[in-house]
Amino acid sequence: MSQQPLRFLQAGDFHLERPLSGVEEVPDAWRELFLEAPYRAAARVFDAAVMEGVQFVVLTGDLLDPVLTGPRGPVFLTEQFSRLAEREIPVYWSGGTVDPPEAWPVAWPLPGNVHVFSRGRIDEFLYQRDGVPAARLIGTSRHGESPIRPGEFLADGSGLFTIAAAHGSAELSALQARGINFWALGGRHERQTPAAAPAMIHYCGSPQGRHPGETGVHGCTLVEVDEQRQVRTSFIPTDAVRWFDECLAVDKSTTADDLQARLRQRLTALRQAESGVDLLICWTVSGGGPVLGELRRDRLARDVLEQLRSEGGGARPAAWSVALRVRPNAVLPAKWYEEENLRGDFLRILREWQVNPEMPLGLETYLGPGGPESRDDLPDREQMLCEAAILGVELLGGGVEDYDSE
Ligand SMILES: [Mn+2]
Repeated sequence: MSQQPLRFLQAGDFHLERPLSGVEEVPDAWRELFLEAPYRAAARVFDAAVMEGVQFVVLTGDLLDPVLTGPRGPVFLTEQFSRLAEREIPVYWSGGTVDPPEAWPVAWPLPGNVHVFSRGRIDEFLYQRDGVPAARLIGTSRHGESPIRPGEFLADGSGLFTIAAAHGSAELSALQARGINFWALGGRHERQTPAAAPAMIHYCGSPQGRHPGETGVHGCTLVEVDEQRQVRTSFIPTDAVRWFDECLAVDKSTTADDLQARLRQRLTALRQAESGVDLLICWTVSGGGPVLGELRRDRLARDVLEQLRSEGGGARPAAWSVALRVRPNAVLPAKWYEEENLRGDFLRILREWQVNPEMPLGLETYLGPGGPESRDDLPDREQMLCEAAILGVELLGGGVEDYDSE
């Protein structure tokens, strides 16, 4: 059976209900962008659908929580869907965790070009071109936190190109075994293609990074299928603002002036490389030496950050330096662990967690809006325990100059 070429857009995880977060101070000039970025990025997804002349759009869930957005969310999406309706572009929407089909306000009917996959069963839609079926779309909306059940997705007997849409994850081998050509998946905010053949399995990511853990460019995916059923994906950036996590290493020979000069250079280079989009940058200075001690104890970190912030304004793209973290690569002297004093007691207790990776840290109660959203967003355990050791040692009277940092 010959394949009609296909051209469609995959997008998801708009999270219109979530402004940007994870920043202690938001300057006045950036407030509007923090609130508006999710909407601007989502609008660019629909711009891309129109500009690329796609045949249809597949949405893979977590577009909005209509209670949290208030009326603005459904009004915005309906306007965007209507833009596609005017161009006869159908939309196939698989709901995720925050947007099950029942959450959509009944008083606000969806335009007729929007096809929503039900919850708890697999729905099937045929995309027809000039009256001829060109693709088959099967999908479901997510049931709570449950994983995808690949066994319920069936390949097409007649061999029509089949796209499955769902939100969540499943064993790759189980997805591959279904005889489906393309899995359009949502629920991961970073773009990923866990498998390319025989079926392509693709997470398009979120159109907008939401917090310091979601670094780099975000967008949506243009999918093209040729007559030989070869699938090609291309990335379309849509983010209104972009997060960066920049690390610099210092050592015994680094002076405060060297550090400032290097940070300035890095900032200039980033603004040149990422032209056209505003930047939010978290800086990490790692290593050892006197400058690291000054950053931790004295005003230096504050001064450096203020300097970076004043450099980042003015010309577009603007760059706001969110924070400056200091991460010593310190090896504490072994004898400190043996001492009969508070520092020794503290380090011995902490070591229990360091040598027993199964001992829980119990950080779950600190997760949530405004900070890390999930365990995956936390720094790794070893790093956190290392920082806890250094902080404890400093508070208990030892200084960074006392130990050898490499
Ligand atoms: Mn999500």
